[in-house]
Amino acid sequence: MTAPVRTRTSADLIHAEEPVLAHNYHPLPVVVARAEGTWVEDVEGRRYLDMLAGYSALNFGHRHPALIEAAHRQLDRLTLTSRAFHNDRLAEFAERLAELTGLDMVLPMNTGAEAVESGIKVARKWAYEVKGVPADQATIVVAAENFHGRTTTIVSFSTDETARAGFGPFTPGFRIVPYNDLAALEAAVDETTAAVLLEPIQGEAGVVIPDEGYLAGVRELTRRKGCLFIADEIQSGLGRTGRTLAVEHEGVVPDVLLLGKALGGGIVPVSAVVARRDVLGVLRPGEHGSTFGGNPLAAAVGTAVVELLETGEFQRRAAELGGLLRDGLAELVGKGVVGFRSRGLWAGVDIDPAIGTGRAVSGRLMEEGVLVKDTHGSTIRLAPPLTITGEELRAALGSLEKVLVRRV
Ligand code: IF1
Repeated sequence: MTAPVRTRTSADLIHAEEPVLAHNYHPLPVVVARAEGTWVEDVEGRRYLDMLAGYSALNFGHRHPALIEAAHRQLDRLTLTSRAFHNDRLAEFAERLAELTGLDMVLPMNTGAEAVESGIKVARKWAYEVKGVPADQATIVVAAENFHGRTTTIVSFSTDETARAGFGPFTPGFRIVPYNDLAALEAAVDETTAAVLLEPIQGEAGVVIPDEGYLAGVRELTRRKGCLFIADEIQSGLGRTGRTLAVEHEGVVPDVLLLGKALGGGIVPVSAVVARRDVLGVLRPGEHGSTFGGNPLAAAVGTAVVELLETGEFQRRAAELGGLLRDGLAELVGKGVVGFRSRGLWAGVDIDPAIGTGRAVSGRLMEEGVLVKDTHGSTIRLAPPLTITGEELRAALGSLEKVLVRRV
C-alpha cells in the first residue's frame, strides 16, 4: 500500500483535532490513513496489526474485497430512498438474515444502540399487546456491568457511573441483577416483565463468559415465565466466538436477537432486530422507523456480509485460531498475565497491575506495531479480524510477551 501524499503529519492531525473535536474519546496517538485485511497504516506509513477490529465491527478485515465490491456496485446504482418507498435490495437482506439466524422477521436499523432501543420498544409493546401487562408497567431485566450503547435510555440501566453521570433524568422500568446468576434473575422476573436483555458474553466488562448452562437457564426461565429473551449479539455475534451467534455455544435460540457492528462489514452502519413473528408483528406503520434504516446501500452490504457468513469459513477460522489464541495466552499466565477469558477470536486479558494499566500496555503494544484497546483497569481486549492468519496471531502474541517481559 503506498502512503497517500499529505501535508499534515500524524502529530499535526492530532493537534488539529483538539480545539474542534468533542473530547469524548482518548484515542491512542496513532492516526490511521489506510488499511487492508488485518493491517492498518498510519499517516507516516507505519503498519500495525489491528487486534481490535473496530470492537468486532471489522470481523471480515479492513475492506474485504467481496464487501467493497458490493458497496461499489450499489454506490453506482442507488444509495437511499427512505422507507417511504420500497427499494430492490431490502427483501433479500431481510430474507437472508432471517434464514441465517433461524428467526422470522427483521427490523433494519443503523447503529447498535438503535437496535437495542428498538428491541426495548418492541418488547414493551409485545408485553402490553400480547402478554397483557398493564399500560406503562412493563419491566425489563438487565445484568450489572452491561454495555448496550450510550443513549439516555440505555445508560439508564448501566452500572457504569462514567456512562451515567450528568445525563439524568433516566428512563424507568429496568431491573438490574448480577450477571451469570440464575437465582437473582428468577427473583427479578415477574408478571410485569417484558424481557430479559443480556449480552451472551459481556464485552465491555472484559469479555466475561458466563458459566456453561447460564444461557440455557435464561432461555428456560424466560420461556417458563412468559417473557422474552433478548440476546444482544452486537459484539459477540457474526462469527466472533467461532459460531454465527454466541448463543449457539449452548444451543439457545433467543426470542429477539440484536445485531450490529460487523453486519455493516466495517463499511456502513448496519444493525437489526431479528425476532419471532409474534414479537416484531406488534409494529404497525408509523410506530417506529429511521431515515437510513434498511437503505439499499446498507442492505446490499449486509447481504454480502450474510453471504460470507453462510460459507461458515469465518466461524471455522475463529474456532480454530481461537485455540491458538487461548494456548498463546495460557503461556503468558504468570509472565505478566494474571488471567484471561477467551472464546473464539475474542479475549479479555488481565495484565498484572504492577506492570502497568491496560492503557499503558496498549501504548507499548502500539510501539511494537500492534493495536489493542484496554477496557477497565489493567484488562485489554483482543478481537482481531477473523481473517487474521496463524502467523499474524503468533506475531501479536509475541509482541504482547515482549511488552510484558520488558514491563512498560
Ligand atoms: C464506543 C464499548 C465495546 C456493544 C453491545 C450495543 C452496542 C455496543 C454489546 C452499541 C457497542 C462499542 C461502542 C464503542 C466501543 C464499543 C464497546 F467499549 F463501548 F463498550 F465493544 F465494548 N451492544 N460497543 O458492544 O453499538 O451504538 O456503538 O453501534 O466507542 O462507544 P453502537
